[in-house]
Amino acid sequence: GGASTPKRGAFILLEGVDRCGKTTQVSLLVKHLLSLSIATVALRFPDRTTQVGGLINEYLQSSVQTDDRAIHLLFSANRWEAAPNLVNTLTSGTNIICDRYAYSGVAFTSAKRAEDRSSMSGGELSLDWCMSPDVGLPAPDAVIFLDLDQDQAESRGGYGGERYEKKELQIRVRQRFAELQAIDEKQGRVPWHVVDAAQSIEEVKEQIAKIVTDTIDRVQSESAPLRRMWG
Ligand code: NYM
Repeated sequence: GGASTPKRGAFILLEGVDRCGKTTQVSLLVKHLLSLSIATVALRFPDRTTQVGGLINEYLQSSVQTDDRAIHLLFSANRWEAAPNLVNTLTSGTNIICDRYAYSGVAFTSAKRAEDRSSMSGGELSLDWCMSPDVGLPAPDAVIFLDLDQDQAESRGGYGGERYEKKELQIRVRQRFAELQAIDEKQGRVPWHVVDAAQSIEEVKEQIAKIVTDTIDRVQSESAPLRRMWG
């Protein structure tokens, strides 16, 4: 490409346990960036609007037992089906703010235990097994982890009625996220930024906005290539 090749957009991911305020923060952030005329779109996973997403939605809202591996692969397929569009969006110069991704996929499945499921497998599914279907997906340029402990999450009005919204499971999910953070830090590729989600919405918003503008600047000034997950 010549001098006029547009810079790619940054891929910024917000992760965290249920009720940490991710969804609120994604929408505040997108509004903020758009108000600065920075081209940005929001994405979220699971994307319940596709056929695969419809199956995931049914699973999350019912108590029907389905094999954990099969469901895990559907969550991953739901990301893979979105990946070409995700890459095109970034290549066209638009930034992406994403609400959950492969880290949620691994954290939730690997946190399940026999009491949360009724599948062929006896023990927990390993981190390695859970990561493998997502290897090769476009990797985020930064992970912003909204950290909240389970007492604080509960004090926000309790969990909803969907599958997984139980305290014991959420405690293990938070531990799995920490393991995934350690793996990324060891690989030295995808930087994590942990934000204390117990602060006010305004404080969290300001901290996130700073991380996001720094990340966009870094991606553009370094012409950073888009990486792939866990490769
Ligand atoms: N979840 C989300 C998974 O179990 N695996 C995944 O790959 C993803 C992306 O779905 N409790 C879980 C986490 C949530 C649930 O997400 C629905 P949301 O953000 O509440 O729509």
